[in-house]
Amino acid sequence: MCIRDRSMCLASCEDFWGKPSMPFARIVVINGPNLNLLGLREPGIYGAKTLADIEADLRARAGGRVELQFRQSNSEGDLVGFVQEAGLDGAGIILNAGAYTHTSVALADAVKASRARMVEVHLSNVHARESFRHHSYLSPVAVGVIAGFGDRSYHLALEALLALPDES
Ligand code: CA2
Repeated sequence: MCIRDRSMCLASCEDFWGKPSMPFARIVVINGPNLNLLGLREPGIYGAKTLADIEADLRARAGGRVELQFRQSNSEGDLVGFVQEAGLDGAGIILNAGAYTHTSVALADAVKASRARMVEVHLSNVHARESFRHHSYLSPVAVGVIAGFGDRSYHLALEALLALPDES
């Protein structure tokens, strides 16, 4: 399905027949608990950028290629709602679930139930940290996982989602 004007498409947005195709009209960037404190505490681990800085950078990077929406909550139930809404609407998801990554069966179920195409993102390299951060309930239901590149993890996730085939 052609969602966007051809001139706005990258080379990777051509389908087999050379027609423009975009995998998503909308990508929802969902951030979990404590990520609202980014840039204000622990810059040594999570960087100096605030969540608002990350949003502005990602919007600039996306340009006119896709509509971006940003959500953040410290509550697991809210996050489940955001995932369901985005997934059922066919939007792509960039998900940094924070500590719920390592605990939440409910979030994993929401991704699966809504058939969302989701990239799991972490600022830090969780595998180089405490062992309780090595397990993720989300990785098995993610299209892929990006961790350890600071705020650029979100940029990489955006490009990864936009490079997926259009499944509509
Ligand atoms: O590296 C990541 O992006 C994490 O998802 C961040 C979570 C952590 O529990 C995951 O294991 C890895 C923690 C986010 C906490 O954010 C803070 C921001 C500023 C100050 C303190 C915490």
